[in-house]
Amino acid sequence: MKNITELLNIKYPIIQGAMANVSTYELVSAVSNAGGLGVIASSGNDANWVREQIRKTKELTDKPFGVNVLMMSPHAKDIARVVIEEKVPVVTTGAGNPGPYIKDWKEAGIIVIPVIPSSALARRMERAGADAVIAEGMEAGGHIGKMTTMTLVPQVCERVNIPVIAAGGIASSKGILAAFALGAKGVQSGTLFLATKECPIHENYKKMVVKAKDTDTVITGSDQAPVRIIRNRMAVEYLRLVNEGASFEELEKITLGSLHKAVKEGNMDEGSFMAGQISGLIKEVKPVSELIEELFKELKKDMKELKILWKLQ
Ligand code: TUI
Repeated sequence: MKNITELLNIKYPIIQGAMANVSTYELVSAVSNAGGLGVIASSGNDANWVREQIRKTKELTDKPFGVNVLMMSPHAKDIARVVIEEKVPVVTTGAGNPGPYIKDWKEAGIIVIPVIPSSALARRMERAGADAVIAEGMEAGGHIGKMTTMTLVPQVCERVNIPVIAAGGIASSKGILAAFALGAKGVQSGTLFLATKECPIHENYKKMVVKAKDTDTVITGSDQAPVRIIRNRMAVEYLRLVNEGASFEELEKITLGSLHKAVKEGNMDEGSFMAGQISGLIKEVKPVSELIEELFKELKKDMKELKILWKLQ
């Protein structure tokens, strides 16, 4: 089995998670230039917007990068075509089953890596021709599945013969080491990249992540689409309304535009600040290249310490 750095032609086995309204060309090019894989989040944007992001990314890096196609987007079909036209090297997918698109992407020479919340979907993706899968646990920020990273990753690794990339709750060298120990060949981190200099979000969003403690995220959204965000006034109000049996329309009043309020306006009370449970470990905002270099330097140290602890060779 190929390792992730060979498969993706990158220096370090780390993928930047595609975060809605956050992972645009500034962050993506910084991550790819630093030796990871930057990934553009198409989220709800249309195909022309995605095409522009791809071209801007290419202006800033000659390294591989990816585009994430959100399966529940009304523009998914058009974006699926644009990634082929623009010769994007890697496609990741989220929030649904990309089965119908995989054959065309593979024929175009694209490396296809779906995010999956279960081992059953991982197997389906392997059979459909995926090159690797990202097993994302519910520690992650944003739209999440039901399983934890700790339980999902080893079970997916046992059921597929393609590389598994672990996601959800990884923001340190020890987290990366744990992912490898579970059988993963690489990691995807989203929250970690929110606290970077190049991340094009409001400073208050970065402050929310840096300030958050381990227990400061909550799950909002519907049963079909649960969404993890940092607890604030909006989140508390949302959960109170749900408890009182509020209608979809009532809930929509406070959620509509709330991601924009977080990302662009830094509205700490009314914004929806998507972030994972590992936020509590993130203590400062750093440049992307410093962050990635430090992570993998620390990883070497951690591995040495583990060997000493267990008196291994
Ligand atoms: O997609 C994500 N995280 C996201 S997408 C997003 S945009 C959004 N904004 C507001 C409300 C809802 C979404 C924010 N965060 N992560 C990858 C992920 N994929 N997590 C879970 C899944 C998933 C779920 C079901 C993947 C496949 C799947 O398939 C079900 C099936 O069998 O069709």
